[in-house]
Amino acid sequence: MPAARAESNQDGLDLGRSAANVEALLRICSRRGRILILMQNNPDPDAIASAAAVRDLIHRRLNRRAVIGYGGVFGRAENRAMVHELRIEARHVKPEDLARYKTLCLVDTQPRSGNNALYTARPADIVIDHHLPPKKSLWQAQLADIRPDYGATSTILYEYLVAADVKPHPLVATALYYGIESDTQELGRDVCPADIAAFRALVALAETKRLARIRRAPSPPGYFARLHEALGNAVVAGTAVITLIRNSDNPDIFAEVAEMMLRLEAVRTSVAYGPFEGVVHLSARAPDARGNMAARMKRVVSRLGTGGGHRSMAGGQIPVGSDLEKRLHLIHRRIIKHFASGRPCRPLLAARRDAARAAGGDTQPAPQSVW
Ligand SMILES: [Mn+2]
Repeated sequence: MPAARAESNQDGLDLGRSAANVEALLRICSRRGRILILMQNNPDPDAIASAAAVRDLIHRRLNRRAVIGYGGVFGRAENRAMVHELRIEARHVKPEDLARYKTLCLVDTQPRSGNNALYTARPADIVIDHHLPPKKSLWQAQLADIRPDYGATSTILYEYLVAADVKPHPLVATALYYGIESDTQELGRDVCPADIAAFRALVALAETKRLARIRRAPSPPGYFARLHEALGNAVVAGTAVITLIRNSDNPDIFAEVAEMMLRLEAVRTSVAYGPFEGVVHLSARAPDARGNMAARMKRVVSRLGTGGGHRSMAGGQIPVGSDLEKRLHLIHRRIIKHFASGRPCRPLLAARRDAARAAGGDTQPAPQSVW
């Protein structure tokens, strides 16, 4: 029984809750009609792993096949390598495709979060996520398993597999391991005891050579050009570092750069943002939960777009509108106000500081300049 397992070697896992939710999930997925497991538009490793685990669970317990879908792109080279190495088939879906599926299961995202292909008229049947829910519950589902204290949705899915007595396929175990590793920075951030228990159990099952190939996936020259641009545009305001990337070729670069710039010494907040296909994407990171990134992000996107996340990591999306420069300038001001307490900003790199000095010492950027 789950309770007995919890006492033996699964300390920290909430197997009682997961056992009940697995039964609900399997009951919902037993009905006739096609099943879609929907991730964020631009899926990250935690979403990819969670989707693979849900599909594995449905297949092993119900002998049914579910489709994994996403609305955007696999931006990061690591994420493309992950689906290739771990043989996770995912289909690009448009909002109008969703009508073809009887059962809709969201993983690592929620209805009305603005980062998935689910349009507001269509309800989700199952939602499994660890992002903070909106204050007022704006949506309902037959099964909603939302655990904001968990570091990764992959941990919830690991619990489901244990509760269902399903030994994960080695490729699924590898995916879940990488999902937890990537969302928690190797257990360094926002973890609960269940994350640690799941991570420790999965390390024995994960295929290390595949993991190494995923982590060190080859990247095209454009990727390094983006990094070059990001470093050149980075400004420091108080203990915040803020980076604009104008020429992104995928929306994942913002999270990656925000994460990277958090390594700058004395920095407590890192924000990267920029346009991609008519939407300004924002990503914020803090070294721990004290920064309350999700709440600040909600203030930045207020009345302009959507945003949310966790206390140490958050994302947002704001439509570009008719004038990109005006919009970028407004967003920059809001970032300074809410993430940097209105502190003045100066360029990160010396060359740019020199350039600013040459231009009259005005480090406050003009709308047309890179800031
Ligand atoms: Mn996640």
